[in-house]
Amino acid sequence: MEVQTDSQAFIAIEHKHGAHDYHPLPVVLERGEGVFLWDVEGNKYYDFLSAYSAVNQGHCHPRIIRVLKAQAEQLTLTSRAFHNNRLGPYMKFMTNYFGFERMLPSNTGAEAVEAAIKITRKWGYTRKNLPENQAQIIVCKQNFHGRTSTIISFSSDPGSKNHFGPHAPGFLPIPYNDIEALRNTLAAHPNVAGFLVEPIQGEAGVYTPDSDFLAQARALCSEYNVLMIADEIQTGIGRTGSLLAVCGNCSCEGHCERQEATYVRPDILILGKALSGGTYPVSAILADSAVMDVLQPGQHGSTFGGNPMACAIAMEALSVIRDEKLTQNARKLGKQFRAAMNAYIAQSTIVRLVRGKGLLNAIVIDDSEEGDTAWNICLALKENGLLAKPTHGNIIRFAPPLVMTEAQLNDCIHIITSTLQQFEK
Ligand code: IF1
Repeated sequence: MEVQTDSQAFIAIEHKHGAHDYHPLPVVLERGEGVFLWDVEGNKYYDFLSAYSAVNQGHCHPRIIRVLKAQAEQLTLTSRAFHNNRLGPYMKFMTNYFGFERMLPSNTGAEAVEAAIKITRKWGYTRKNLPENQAQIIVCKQNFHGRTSTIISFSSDPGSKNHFGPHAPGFLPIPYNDIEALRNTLAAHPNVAGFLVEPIQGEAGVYTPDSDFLAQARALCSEYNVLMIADEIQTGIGRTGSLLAVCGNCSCEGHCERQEATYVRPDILILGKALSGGTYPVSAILADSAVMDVLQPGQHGSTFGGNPMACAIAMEALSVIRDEKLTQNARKLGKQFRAAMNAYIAQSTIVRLVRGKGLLNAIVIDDSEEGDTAWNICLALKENGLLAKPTHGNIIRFAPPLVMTEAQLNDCIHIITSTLQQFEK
């Protein structure tokens, strides 16, 4: 009888007792530190996914873990029925850090997106006098904003959407990066309250828009009195080489006082994932009082929203980003990564292109969406000590923790290119 490895035993238990809502790479991880992960057999890997950009600060960052442990031994949860000594300081920290007047604490990304949708609709009815229950929000095709019933109502991915109806109304899809479609939709629909957009479409395959798309979208939203809602859950907090991807190509080196002309300031900013460095579910939305004050007591909330653990952890996680200049590192290493990949692509028969910003990148494999080349490349990368996963079919996302050093990146580039070489025709 074949002897089961520890990994196979763990995978079998998951398969037997769990919902089958994922198709993970066949690896069972048990320890993480910085850019590295170890599986239950003791194999060591570079992490090139960062839990979908939640681990920007590296696995188990000592400063964040220290704060987590200390708070866990003091007070973890009070609910918002009472105040706690972490929430006020956290709200002040967040509003100063990102340059907004108010913030609403939440837990998961989808939960924050849902709150942003509620606030946008209520702003539409109470500040823009839209007819009740007729507010509309413009969204982009190929979006990914989470998996709740409202959010999948405006998904263009059949797998996320089909057989989960009836779907919520009130969303107008336009092609991503299509400023004329946004202009025409705004002109034709007077009941639009908001425009929800990912500054870079991560799950769709790391699609970066034209350099002026976000600035033009900002101008159109202002012209039509519509809230611009930036979903930076995956692109924010240094990932793209700016503190926020909506910062565009500003020259502030990551943490500025928003003096740069290219900074696109959304009306609602949505954050998640790396807000805790991957140690705890923390999300948030930020807006100015003119928007956030549509919420009155009893109209929104959650049991864990704004809990002392989340507040303490998030302040430390964001301080790590700033103190260790991780945004600047992402910008520098991202350029090196794309340059190295383009040098490889110039002689490749299977890699079409590399695209991305900072350390959120992807390569497109010359295969159909239904093909399995990208999957097989990721299996081979695993055997060679690097973990990555395809987004859609033939696209592989590469997103290491922002604490990666130049030497480690060069090591990873060698692993990636030598693995790709195995698949060349
Ligand atoms: C999964 C994708 C990435 C997000 C953006 C909101 C959310 C996400 C831009 C919701 C979450 C995660 C979800 C996770 C895998 C991952 C993902 F593949 F699903 F699409 F990153 F691209 N906005 N993205 O990226 O945040 O509720 O998950 O905290 O569902 O498999 P969440």
